[in-house]
Amino acid sequence: MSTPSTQVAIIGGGPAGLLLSQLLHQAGIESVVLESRSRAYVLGRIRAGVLEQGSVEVLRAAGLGERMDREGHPHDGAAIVWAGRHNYFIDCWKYVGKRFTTYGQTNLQEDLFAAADRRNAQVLDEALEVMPMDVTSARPCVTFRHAGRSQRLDCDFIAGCDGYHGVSRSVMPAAVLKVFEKVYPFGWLGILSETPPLPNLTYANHPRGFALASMRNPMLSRYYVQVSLEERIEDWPDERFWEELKARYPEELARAIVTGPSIEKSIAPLRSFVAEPMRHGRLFLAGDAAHIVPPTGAKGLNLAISDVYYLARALTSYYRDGSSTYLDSYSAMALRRVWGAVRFSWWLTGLLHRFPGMSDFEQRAQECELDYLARSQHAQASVAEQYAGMPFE
Ligand code: RFL
Ligand code: PHB
Repeated sequence: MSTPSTQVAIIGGGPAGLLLSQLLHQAGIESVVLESRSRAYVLGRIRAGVLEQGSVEVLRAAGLGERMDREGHPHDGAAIVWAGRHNYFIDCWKYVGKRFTTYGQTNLQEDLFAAADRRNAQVLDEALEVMPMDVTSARPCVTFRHAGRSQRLDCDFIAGCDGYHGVSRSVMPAAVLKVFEKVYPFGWLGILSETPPLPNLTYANHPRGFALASMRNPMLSRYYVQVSLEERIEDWPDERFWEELKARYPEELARAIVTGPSIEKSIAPLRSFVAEPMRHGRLFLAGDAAHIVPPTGAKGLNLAISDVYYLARALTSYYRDGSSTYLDSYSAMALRRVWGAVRFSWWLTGLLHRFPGMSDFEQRAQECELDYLARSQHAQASVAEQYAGMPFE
């Protein structure tokens, strides 16, 4: 066993882990990233597409703005359609003076790898059997296998950025960890197609189920339809997908949707999940390792970015000024923002989806709430503020 050491061992090389290593590098703090998958696999995952203005600002300050500013698309807000007629626009620009940017997580992940390569960062792909150890001691470590060898990495702190299925959360004792969870009885079937998208991100509430029209660039569209958890991809040839999608939009929008062959198709289950606290000793959780939101509010990636922003600030303050104040408040501060986004995503999911066994009464109640939103400036301001993302503390 060899025993190299670093200041911060980062488990997981997704957006949270790689952004943290970038921010720490800017502050002159050393880190090693341990990622269980290959780079090709990580880059092949099609996920988020919406960045809040606060996230864009963090990424720019991290030196990751160049391509995002060139290829990302700013939007004033997003549309919601229902009952085949109304059209309500969540106007973030009008109500809070903030825009959001559509920029694929895949592109951001590429930018993060490119930045890591430029600074010769230590990012170990295909690190197996990763295990955080002695996290409540003054000198924790991470053990793992890499290139066929067992290794141990000594460190001052461990950042658990290894997603919902990662190992980091599991080392927190049951007596310490409190988990809040809601599993939804449906998923999103998503496709990517090389066709021009609708001009606006457009959410649809429909008695057949929820739908979403989104985008990656002027010739790459991302669409989703709500499906039951029993559905299998094989049963959804492209023609069926397009027909179902169009059936959930008002006629005029359905006609405007340009169809074409899908280049990716996958089903994602929906879940709300929060693990408290986000710190145990010298182990800090960030991103999906600590919380999951249903994608309806477009918050998951944005929360990963805000967690990492708080964590990098806390570690910087520790190494630069010897202060533990931010480290000690990390969990509570991050959780305030997390719970705000978790509640908003849960509310929007409830408003826009068709739940099994839902009655006509409940469908009408949803439509009535949407009618109210379309009429009330006060309600619109509240939704716009939350959709745009609350400010960082
Ligand atoms: P990730 O991206 O899951 O990365 C975790 C990394 O850790 C690795 N790993 C391990 N490494 C070492 N040892 C282990 N034992 C490990 N176990 C796991 C994994 O291989 C992986 O590389 O978590 P991170 O970095 O916290 O980032 C979170 C975001 O990826 C996630 O929240 C978003 O994608 C959620 N999301 C959206 N978020 C938004 O903000 N806006 C959106 O529009 C949006 N749309 C979405 C989404 C997620 C979706 N899916 C498929 C879940 C749309 C969809 C369909
Ligand atoms: C996406 O483009 O993938 C996307 C956009 C908005 C959401 C969820 C996903 O709420």
